[in-house]
Amino acid sequence: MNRLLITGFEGFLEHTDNPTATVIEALHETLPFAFDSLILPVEYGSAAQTLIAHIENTPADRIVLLGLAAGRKTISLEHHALNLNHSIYPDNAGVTPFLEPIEPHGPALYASTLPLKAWLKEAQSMDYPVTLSTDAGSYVCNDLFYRLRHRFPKLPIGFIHVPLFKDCPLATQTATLNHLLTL
Ligand code: PCA
Repeated sequence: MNRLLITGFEGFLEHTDNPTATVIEALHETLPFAFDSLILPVEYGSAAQTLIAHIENTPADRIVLLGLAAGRKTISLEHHALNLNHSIYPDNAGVTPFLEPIEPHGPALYASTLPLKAWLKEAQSMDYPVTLSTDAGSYVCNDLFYRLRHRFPKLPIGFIHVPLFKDCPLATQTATLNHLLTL
């Protein structure tokens, strides 16, 4: 079985239209196999709770978490999630954590369990706009990535940040992800 689940996020801050929802719609048209998808609230804790409840009803074999990284020009494969919630910007519930651990007794970080090395090499050889990013930040995307890796330590799970469409068009993002996800 290879049940792929791809998640995106709702809008947040000034980004009322999160490109991840559009990318996921496009992937439903282009990927040569069916996959499950879900759009999550931009809220610390709740995003992961919503997703974990979903997986308990609809199991997945690999999970690709997508989020927007406005300002970046390339699709970023996140190497790890940090055990840290910290931002000067609130989430959609108005929460602004200040140097809070996600799991007080958890490891400092969880590395991605997606095939980042193979994906990066392939993207380089195909000239796709893909780069490695060391960590997923300390906002809601990182919180989701950390909690999912903590809850499902044996599953292939990773986080990919996508740019705004003005910085990397939808067609490019879709072609890139389509290629990597079918490797
Ligand atoms: N990007 C934010 C949260 C939701 C999203 O799409 C982040 O990078 O944390």
